[in-house]
Amino acid sequence: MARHLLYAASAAAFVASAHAATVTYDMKVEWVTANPDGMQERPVIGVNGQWPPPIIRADVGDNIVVNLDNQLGNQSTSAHFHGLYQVGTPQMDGPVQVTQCDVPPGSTIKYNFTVNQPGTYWYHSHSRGQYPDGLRAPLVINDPKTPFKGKYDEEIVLSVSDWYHDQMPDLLKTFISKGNPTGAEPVPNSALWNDTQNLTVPVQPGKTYFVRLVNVAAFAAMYIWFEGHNMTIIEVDGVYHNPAETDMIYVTPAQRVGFLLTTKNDTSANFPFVASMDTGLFDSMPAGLNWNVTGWLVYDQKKELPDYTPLDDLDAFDDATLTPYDNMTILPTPAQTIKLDVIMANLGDGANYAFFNNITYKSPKVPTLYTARSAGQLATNPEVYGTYTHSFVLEKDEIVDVVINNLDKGRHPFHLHGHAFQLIYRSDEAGVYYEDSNFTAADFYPTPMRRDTVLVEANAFLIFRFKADHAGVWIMHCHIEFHMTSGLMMTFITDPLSLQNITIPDDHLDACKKAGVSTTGNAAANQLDYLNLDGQPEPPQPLPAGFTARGIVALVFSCISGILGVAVVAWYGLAEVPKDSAFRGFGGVTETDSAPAEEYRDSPVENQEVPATTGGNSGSARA
Ligand SMILES: *[C@@H]1O[C@H](CO)[C@@H](O)[C@H](O)[C@H]1NC(C)=O
Ligand SMILES: *[C@@H]1O[C@H](CO)[C@@H](O)[C@H](O)[C@H]1NC(C)=O
Ligand SMILES: *[C@@H]1O[C@H](CO)[C@@H](O)[C@H](O)[C@H]1NC(C)=O
Ligand SMILES: *[C@@H]1O[C@H](CO)[C@@H](O)[C@H](O)[C@H]1NC(C)=O
Ligand SMILES: *[C@@H]1O[C@H](CO)[C@@H](O)[C@H](O)[C@H]1NC(C)=O
Ligand SMILES: *[C@@H]1O[C@H](CO)[C@@H](O)[C@H](O)[C@H]1NC(C)=O
Ligand SMILES: *[C@@H]1O[C@H](CO)[C@@H](O)[C@H](O)[C@H]1NC(C)=O
Ligand SMILES: *[C@@H]1O[C@H](CO)[C@@H](O)[C@H](O)[C@H]1NC(C)=O
Ligand SMILES: *[C@@H]1O[C@H](CO)[C@@H](O)[C@H](O)[C@H]1NC(C)=O
Ligand SMILES: *[C@@H]1O[C@H](CO)[C@@H](O)[C@H](O)[C@H]1NC(C)=O
Ligand SMILES: *[C@@H]1O[C@H](CO)[C@@H](O)[C@H](O)[C@H]1NC(C)=O
Ligand SMILES: [Cu+2]
Repeated sequence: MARHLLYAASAAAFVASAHAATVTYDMKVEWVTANPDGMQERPVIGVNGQWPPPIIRADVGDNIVVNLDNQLGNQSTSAHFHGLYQVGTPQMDGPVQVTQCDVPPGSTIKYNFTVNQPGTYWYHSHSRGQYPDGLRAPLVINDPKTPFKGKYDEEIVLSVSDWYHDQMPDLLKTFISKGNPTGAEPVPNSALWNDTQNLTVPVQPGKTYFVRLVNVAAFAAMYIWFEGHNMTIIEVDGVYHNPAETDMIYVTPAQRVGFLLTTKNDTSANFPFVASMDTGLFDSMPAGLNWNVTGWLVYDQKKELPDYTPLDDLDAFDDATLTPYDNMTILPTPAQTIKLDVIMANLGDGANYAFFNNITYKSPKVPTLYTARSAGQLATNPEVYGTYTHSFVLEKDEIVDVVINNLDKGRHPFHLHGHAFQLIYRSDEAGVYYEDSNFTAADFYPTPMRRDTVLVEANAFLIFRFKADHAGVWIMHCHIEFHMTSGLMMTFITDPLSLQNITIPDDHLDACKKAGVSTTGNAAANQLDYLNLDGQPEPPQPLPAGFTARGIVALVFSCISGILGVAVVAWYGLAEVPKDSAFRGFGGVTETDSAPAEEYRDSPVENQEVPATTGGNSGSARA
């Protein structure tokens, strides 16, 4: 309740003075129970005794303060404010072992930053793939000067999500294990509109609504449509775009779409709206799975809520065709082009990992921002951040092209922290990669759309361009929580020397102390010799010679019959798992105050059991 009062007070202050206000949210993070799909009650991570957690609202220019009090008792946590640029406050971005330490049970940390960007965002835990257990909610920055003023009557916030009955620590343990050598992701149990099902949204005839839609899912992208109504897209990921009308959108986890929806002039019927999970992402279709969730635009409460009409063809709007409202043209030629091949492959522990080129991300011993702060002049040398953070040091205002060359058979949504980038080129021609494509710079989109999370098609590529215009440690990762956790992440460090001038608040440093994490030193926590990375956290060793991932893919997919493959996988999965090869999490796995040292230990290599069973190329061994 306090938070509502505070918000009301600050909103009033805004009206009265038109000065920036401080909006404060006190969030006690704790376990509660919920049953959003009506199928299974389960423990979820709530805030102040409730789930879903509260929406955060502020006006452009406001100061947001979130006091995050971890009362989970048995898990660490953090909060990331997805899509916010954090200009001047990179220490408030939130990812664990990147810009802060994991906040152990019993600790509180304060996030304090100013927002100068309007739009639809969300916040979520950025600790060990934790947010699908509940700690995620919309964050809306209201724009008193919106260029679409007068174009709509009311605003509606809507979240959409997949939902699991099991908790993430258990799902991840199974996912990253030698019992799952193909890297098949857990399939959600259901889908939700606004964290429930059968959602009814009262509407009035002859009105235009500005719908702020947020996909807070762990895994599933959604096809979304409103029967009998079109959507006019005006905002994606917080950036206004020139209006584009469509009858269906595709929204990946972490993406937001703001659209205008005009209601009918009569109240003779109610209309269903549907979110349909992209089942092309799923390796299997569990019996009884309903991958759709329905809500209704209710014109007349007394009338029935009709079933939706199943569609044969899901043909969604292509966001690459959007142009930004400010008509900003393509940024100048980049200073560098970073090519990242997306690869799923097995390591010596038999589990499936995700790689950019030859690196699967592994959290460093010291949060990367704290390494930058303590490394002196060496902060500009990417080596100090360690091999497995996959770090690139950028100069301030440098323009960078990132090529995502998706060698995997699944689609992935990539998110860059701290920026909205330009999508300058995207190819959906399966099997044609960056190297083989015949595009030239003349093919780049002249007025590219801008957003912070973008879909790369299966076995295809895209290029995004951004200007590194503010200092910080900005990670780029797949927003499928399973893939991020299995290593599909890399790091940009912009203007590291100026990071040495920002202040890290005491409560952030105290969280590290309580978690037993060093706040100075290189990725190996070496404070004396920043170029000595001995002891840096490493992923499991590669497969033994002769069992390259590619070789295994060839073996499994071309030589062995499907049935034999399944049998071998089953045998392999049943083989005894040695005790200390259990999942170590990526980064800051702090189940208790004393655990962190342990999670940096490597999983043992078990050469003899790897052969022939490991499907290299990802959770894509579709039946
Ligand atoms: C939604 O409605 C369907 C059909 O009536 C029902 O089976 C399901 O349990 C409902 N879901 C919830 C969460 O109430
Ligand atoms: C959806 O949930 C948000 C809170 O996260 C709430 O503000 C909003 O009004 C809900 N939308 C509808 C249509 O009920
Ligand atoms: C933490 O506590 C919750 C709520 O009691 C419980 O459901 C969950 O299994 C526990 N998780 C871990 C990792 O201990
Ligand atoms: C938030 O940061 C601003 C700027 O550093 C500071 O003036 C303000 O006191 C801080 N607010 C809180 C609640 O700590
Ligand atoms: C939706 O837009 C399509 C063309 O973009 C148009 O043919 C159709 O009539 C529109 N439907 C509604 C309900 O406005
Ligand atoms: C509703 O009525 C207005 C005013 O008569 C008209 O301009 C508009 O096209 C109508 N809308 C629909 C969806 O029929
Ligand atoms: C989900 O929606 C799709 C598209 O309309 C439809 O083809 C499919 O049958 C639906 N699935 C279920 C389980 O209702
Ligand atoms: C951007 O271009 C569109 C169409 O090309 C035009 O309608 C609009 O006025 C322009 N917007 C600005 C802010 O210049
Ligand atoms: C990745 O490949 C590069 C270039 O071939 C090589 O220098 C580097 O050592 C490799 N890194 C790892 C972690 O294998
Ligand atoms: C690119 O051009 C070469 C030479 O004209 C041609 O052989 C190749 O098929 C083209 N590739 C694609 C992907 O179109
Ligand atoms: C850091 O702050 C000092 C003192 O204000 C200033 O002289 C220096 O230029 C700053 N360094 C960077 C890299 O911004
Ligand atoms: Cu992914």
